Amino acid sequence: MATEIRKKLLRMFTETEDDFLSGQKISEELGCSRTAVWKHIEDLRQEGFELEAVRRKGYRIKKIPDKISHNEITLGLKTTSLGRQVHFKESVTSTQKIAHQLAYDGVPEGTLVVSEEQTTGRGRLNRSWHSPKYTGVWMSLILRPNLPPAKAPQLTLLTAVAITQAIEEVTGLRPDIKWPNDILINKKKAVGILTEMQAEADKINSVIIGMGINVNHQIDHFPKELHSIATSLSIELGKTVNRAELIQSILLHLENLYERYLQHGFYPIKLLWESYAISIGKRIIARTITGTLEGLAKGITEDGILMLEDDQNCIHYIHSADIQIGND
Ligand code: BT5
Repeated sequence: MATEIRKKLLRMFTETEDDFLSGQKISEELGCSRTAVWKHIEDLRQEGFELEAVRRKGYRIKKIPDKISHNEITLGLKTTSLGRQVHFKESVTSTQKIAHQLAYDGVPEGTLVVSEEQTTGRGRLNRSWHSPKYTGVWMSLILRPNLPPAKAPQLTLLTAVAITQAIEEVTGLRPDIKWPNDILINKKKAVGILTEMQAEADKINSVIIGMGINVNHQIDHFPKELHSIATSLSIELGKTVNRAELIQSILLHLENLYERYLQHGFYPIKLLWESYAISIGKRIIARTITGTLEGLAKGITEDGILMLEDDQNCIHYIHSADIQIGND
């Protein structure tokens, strides 16, 4: 929305306070058609404003979006390394893209990129990740572990545990982890994780962990095609959640688990992961890039690889896939 029109519209709403503002009045003051007014109102909704529309009365603002700031993320943060340097943006294409560039430029481990909105947020295999303004936590964290590249996927599972613990702590909700990178609440996806790396043949230079968390979305913030598969913390909880507090909690849990991982290896993380895993011990369908497998999810290996036993009792080791549980 053009900034001037937007400012003018918001000023009108502030001046009328709790009263309704008619579509007619808005269109006169902004000098645009009723259809254009409707379009501006929709844009505001997309930005996180809750607007009430009543026939013959017009519109009024019920809630302005809850914004976060650089200070809210860093003040009171209890970590020693993760998130000590934050690049906070109002809007980006993808926080992964910015984090990749920063990692390449040599920023220290723990550097975090957070944005209020992503215009082309992405998932695995270049799928898109819906990231509307002021509603979610869209962030990418740069780690520089001294590990062989084959171990990087373990960091996805570690991150899933950290986010789950933080959601439990901040909201009291009980999320489930679906291997490898989804966190579900009541069987719907609330979080997606994307782990990418910059590496040489035998050495990781940096791992960029992208975290997408649907926090204060209401159902109409999601496009139609996600209605049946996605949810947010707020939808599940019935109230809004403080996003800065959630970010701080994720960083602290991540730091604790990451230190433990670097000292003791993946085993302690695996145990924690299993305590949250929804897909283990169930019949699953695993769609990999080479084909589809069906069978029983036996568990994960010491390295975090999924073991699937097919109907011929043959075990398959799956490094990456989309998992469908039973008849879900
Ligand atoms: C993921 O991919 O789940 C990884 C998502 C990572 C997003 C973060 S946000 C910060 C950072 N910057 C980025 O650009 N990305 C990372 P995948 O498992 O491939 O799932 C993608 C699929 O999830 C899509 O094809 C949709 O079906 C669905 N989806 C898209 N947006 C969603 C949302 N907001 N909530 C739930 N599901 C969504």
